[in-house]
This record gives sequence, structure tokens and C-alpha cells, in this order.
Amino acid sequence: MSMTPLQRWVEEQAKLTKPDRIWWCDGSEEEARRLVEAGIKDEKIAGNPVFHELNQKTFPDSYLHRSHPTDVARAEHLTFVCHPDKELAGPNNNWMAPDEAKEKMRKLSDGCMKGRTMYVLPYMMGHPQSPYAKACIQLTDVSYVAVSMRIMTRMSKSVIDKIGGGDFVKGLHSVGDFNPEKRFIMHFPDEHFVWSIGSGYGGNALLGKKCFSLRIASWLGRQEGWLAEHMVIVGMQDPEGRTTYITAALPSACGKTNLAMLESALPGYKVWTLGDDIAWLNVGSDGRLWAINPEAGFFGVAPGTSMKTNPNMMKTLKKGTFYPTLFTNTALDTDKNEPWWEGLDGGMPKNMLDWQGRPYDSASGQKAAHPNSRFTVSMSQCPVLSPEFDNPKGVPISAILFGGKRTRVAPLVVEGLNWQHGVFMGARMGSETTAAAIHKEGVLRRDPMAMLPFCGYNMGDYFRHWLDIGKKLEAPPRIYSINWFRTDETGKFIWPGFGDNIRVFKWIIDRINNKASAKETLVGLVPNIDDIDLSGLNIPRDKMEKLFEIDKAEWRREADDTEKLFDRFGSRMPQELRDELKRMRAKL
Ligand code: GTP
Ligand code: SPV
Ligand code: MN
Repeated sequence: MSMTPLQRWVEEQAKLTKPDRIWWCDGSEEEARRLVEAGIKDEKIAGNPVFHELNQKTFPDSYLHRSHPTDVARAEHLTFVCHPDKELAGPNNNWMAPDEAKEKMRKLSDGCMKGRTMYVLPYMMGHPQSPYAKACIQLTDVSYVAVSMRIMTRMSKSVIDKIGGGDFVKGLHSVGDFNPEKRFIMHFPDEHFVWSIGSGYGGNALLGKKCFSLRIASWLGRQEGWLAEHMVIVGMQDPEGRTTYITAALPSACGKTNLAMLESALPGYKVWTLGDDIAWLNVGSDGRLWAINPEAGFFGVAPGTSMKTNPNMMKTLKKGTFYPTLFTNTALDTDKNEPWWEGLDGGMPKNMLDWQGRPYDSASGQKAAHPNSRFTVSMSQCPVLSPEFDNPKGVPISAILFGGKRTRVAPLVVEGLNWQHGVFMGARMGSETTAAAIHKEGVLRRDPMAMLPFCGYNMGDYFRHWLDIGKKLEAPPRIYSINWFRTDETGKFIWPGFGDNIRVFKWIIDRINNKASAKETLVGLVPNIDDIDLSGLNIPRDKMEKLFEIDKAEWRREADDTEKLFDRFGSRMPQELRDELKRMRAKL
């Protein structure tokens, strides 16, 4: 019998990478148990076993993984988008010519899996019955990535039948020797192919996530008329029993996972989770915007997660099903054999190992858990999972939110005047950098639509695509900007955040239903302070006013910075958004 294109491709990659064994995964629970066992007994990373079994009573089916110490976050400076034409990649991406990139990767990959197992992972991004779903194959040489992909995607051997003799999305991943000098994450958009070497961490290694579902999918979306976005998807049920579906784009480690399972501080409201990181948005035949989450798991930031801030996530983590649940680079409470991180409920344990497995000394002033330590957990364990999660059609979206971490300048919430003005709000977004990527933290950078590290083509064209999608929508969602992170003179957050964010959503839902008022400012529509339900909250009026303060001098700087961003895209920058900037300047 002749080989299928899939079999042939796997064979070619094995010839190059030279693994000792090839293991075709079927996605079963029994197999996940064997993979975890292999990670405990056979495989090592930087001298540590890949998995450490945690306290099975308090954290059932949970395992701790320590990454290589130089491999703790996305590496944006080593991430390339290899379009044939540099202009297509745009100033927002690192670029290399496809042939040159492949030659480089071939050299680095020759024999890189020697002594290891090559796992063949068949998975779907999206529900298999969804018209928007994509069949994918990732090859990897580490059990941690294989187990993580089972949690994060719909992995099953049926995907192999689905692919049959046809096309599929390709990912080739090896941890290599973890040398940061030999670490590259290369994207070949036209071939639907991602090639990654040298990192086992998150977005560098779980190739269905940022690499495919954002960088390559955004390019597919541009060609096919849809959007792939860095967004959470939630259903917000109000006291009248109605559910309003909302998406929100926030940069990495700026609050998506928390928003996705917000526990309402106001009675009568309930949030249903559909996704915490990625949304694929399609224009429906009804002229509305519909969203699906291509993923099936959460890869969330551990520090700050607690029963106080995100009780639904704590319940998700402790539910225990053998997907299983993974903790990466958290500290370890050695008396209880439990994972620990800064911000977890209760005091600091007496005896701990830090994220690198070294005895922890609290007097050192160092953090015990890495600031970008994370958990990987199946969405099926989430107590507030939306009943619509598995709906292949997705859900209709009534509002899109853009937000960031801004300790100054940006108001708590602003409503855009129309689609184009809303796209302008998203395009000029700024946010202070976090530990999710390797770079200096806390520096303000423009991060349009929270997509700067994830848009797989020229962002000038991307803005144009957003404007075009708006023209196709008969009932476009309203667009808002949000900011939970404004601080006072003492550097403390003014807004309580988390469950209290529902107060902002109540205003948004009321606006959608034409039940709440707003006043126009030079950046858009904002609520009157009395339009926000502050019942049960002790927040002085002057502080509330501070949350909505618009300082003209600061906003002039904001406009200058936006202009610099727009100029980078030259003639590819849509004139409509330059006009919006001009209008804003006129008001200033
Ligand atoms: P990625 O997974 O990197 O895409 O991040 P994310 O956007 O899902 O961020 P996440 O929800 O994990 O939040 C990151 C950090 O922001 C955590 O330490 C949270 O505790 C903190 N955070 C989230 N929501 C709020 C909020 O409303 N107010 C404040 N002050 N902090 C928040
Ligand atoms: C992010 O950085 O936005 C994440 C984590 O969601 S990663 O999978 O590493 O991209
Ligand atoms: Mn993310």
C-alpha cells in the first residue's frame, strides 16, 4: 500500500531528526498515563525528571514540571514569520526568507531527537464538527509537550482518519539542547507549517496555540474573510436570565483567564466560560459576528490565582480527571507535596523548593514561583463551563473589549462611537509589559488588539482587514476599551478588579440593551459615575472620578505615540484610522 502524505511527512521528519522511536498518539486516557509515567521515569530536563507527582489527595491527577531555567517564557526575539515577501510580514514581525529559514532549521535539527522518542500528536483546533475547525499534526520529542497538547486541544486518532490523504496543519518541535542561541520558532504561513527548536515552554512549544491558532490562523483569516484573535470568550447571564456573549482582547498576563471565569460580586449575574485566550471570529449568515474557541484547555498564569481572586480556577485545578493537570515552574511545598505560588491563599509554607527545585529561603527576597509559572488544565474541569462550549457554530458576539495594563492615562471603561472608531481604539492600544515573554517588565508598549506578538502578517493589512470585516457585519458588536489597572499616588490599584469587574460589564450589558446612559468625552463614551452599580463597595467618589480622568497633556503624548506606531506601517496603514487620529487630535 502506498503511503499517505501524512505518513510520508512523518517519515521525512524522522529521517532528519533521527529519534530512537516513533510513538503515534491516540489521545486516550490510558496513553496519557503512560506518557506521564515516561516523564517520571525515563525522560529528564536539566537533570530533573520531566514530571513530579503531586499530593493526589489535595491536587488529584496533578504533576509538577520544571522547565529548563533559561526557558521560562515566550521568546519573541527568536520568533520569525517567513513569508516569501518581507513586506507581507510587516514591521511587527521578525522575518527570514523561507528557504534560508529552512536551511538554518535543517542544520539545527539534524539528529536532534537522537536517543529520544518522537511523539506524533493528531489533534483538532476547534470542535471536530465545526466548519471552522482545523486538523493538525505536531511532532515533538518531550512527553511534557505531548501531555500538554492532550489537555489544550482535542487530540484523537480519529483526526488521522479525518486527514486521510488530504492536507493538514504541520508542527515540528524539538527541545534540542535548550541552548537559547539555537532557539527558533519559525512560521511558514503559506505551508501551514510551524518549526520550533530549543524550547519546551508554552507558546514556543505547544504549536497549536499561539503559533498556529494566532500567527498562521490570522493569515488564513485574512485570506478567507475571518479573524483569529487573542481574546477570551464569555457568556454573561443577567438577572433577567438573558446571556450576552462578549469577547475581550488583553495582552499576555493582563487578565483574560481571570475575566473568563469571573465570579460576580453583584447578585443575579453569572459568567459562563467559553475560552480564556483565543477566539476565531466569523461573520454569520445572519450578519452577526460568531466566535469559537479553538482550544480545549487553559494554560494560565499561576501567581495571583487564589480562592479570593479566581475561585472557579482553583476548583478547576482541584477537580482531577486524568487529562491530567500540570503545574510548570511553581514552587513546591515539600511538607504537603503541593504546588505553591505567590498570592495563593494561606501563608507561605515553611519548607519549600523554589521553581528551579532549590531549597527556598524567604529572606532572599526572591520569588519562590517563577512570575510566569503556569498551570495546564482541561476546560472540562471548569465548574462554570458554558453549555455552548461544544456548539460547533459558536456563539454570537454583542461586544468586543480591548484592554491593557495601564497604571495611568486609560479610563476604566470607554465605549467606541462606531465600528471604525472602535477599531481605532484597538489599534492604538498600549500596555505595560509582563513576564509572559522574555523582555523588560513594566515598560509601556503599543500592542494593537493585544496581537503585536501574534499577528502573522503586516499589521497595516490587519487593520484594513478589521475595517473590512466591519463592513460585512449587519449587526456589528459594540466595541469598548477597559483598564482595571489604574493606580493612585501610592501605587495601589484604585479599582478592586476581579469579581467587581462585573460592575463594568453590567453597564456594558445595559448599554447594549439601551438601558444605561453615557457621556461623550474626547476618547469616546464613558458612564456617568452613577451609571455604575457600586452597591456593597466602599470606594470614595473622588477615586471613582480618578478612574475616568482624561488628562489632555497625557492624551497628547498618547496621540503622538499612536502616530509613531501608525507611521511604521507606511502606506499600508488605512487612511480611515489616520482620520480617527486626526479627529482625536482636534478634540485635544
Ligand atoms: P495569558 O495567559 O498570558 O494570555 O494571560 P491572561 O491575560 O489570561 O492573564 P491572567 O488572567 O492570568 O492574569 C494575569 C495577572 O493579572 C494575574 O496575576 C492576575 O492576578 C492579574 N489580574 C487579573 N485580573 C485582574 C484585575 O481585575 N485586577 C488586578 N489588579 N489584577 C488582575
Ligand atoms: C501568552 O503569553 O499570551 C500566553 C502564554 O497565553 S503562551 O502559551 O506561552 O503564549
Ligand atoms: Mn495569551
